[in-house]
Amino acid sequence: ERKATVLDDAAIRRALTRISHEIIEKNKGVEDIVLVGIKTRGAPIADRLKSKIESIEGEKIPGGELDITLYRDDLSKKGSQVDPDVRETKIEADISNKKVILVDDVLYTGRTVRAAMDALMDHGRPSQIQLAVLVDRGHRELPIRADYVGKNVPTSLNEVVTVALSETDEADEVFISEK
Ligand code: 3GP
Ligand code: 5GP
Ligand code: MG
Repeated sequence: ERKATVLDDAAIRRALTRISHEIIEKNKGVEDIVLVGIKTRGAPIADRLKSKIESIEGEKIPGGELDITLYRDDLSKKGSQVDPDVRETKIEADISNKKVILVDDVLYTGRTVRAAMDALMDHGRPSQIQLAVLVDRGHRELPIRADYVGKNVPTSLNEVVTVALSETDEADEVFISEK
């Protein structure tokens, strides 16, 4: 049951524009940056950030994506130490000595990000890994936090945050529902 809109299309656009500026500011430019999206919806978010950053800085930056799947057949079992598995990695650049910015739609327990960091380390040794997420819904089970957050959305465990993006869904919108 749908409860509330968290971000509408304009709010998503503004949040991603702000994060783009924050990434450039924190890194004092875009030198050595690689943007890596976590599939499914982290990938289009990473693409949008990449385009915005490139147009602000007038410079191309490399991108990539990781496919991480959870060892489980049922979303409702989420939250009890189910560990994600990395399926596929496609990155345009050698990430050794690069600053990799991981991008995901929702940050929850932190287990997906942990698996993503593991996968990155198998591909090279980044000088740094940063994390950008559109929504942080809380409930971390690992000591992981995001460097860039579109919106902090405190949730209860029986709520679900739906992230709809025009690339994969009808339109851009983030909303909360009750499971
Ligand atoms: P995404 O692949 O677009 O990121 O985790 C797989 C998909 O299931 C995610 O889509 C996410 O949107 C959706 N999803 C919805 N609720 C949950 C949840 O509570 N946990 C997880 N892991 N995924 C959820
Ligand atoms: P974590 O591994 O941090 O528990 O969960 C992060 C991953 O699971 C993200 O890739 C995200 O897509 C998905 N996820 C976890 N909770 C939610 C949620 O409430 N809504 C959506 N859309 N995705 C979620
Ligand atoms: Mg995701």
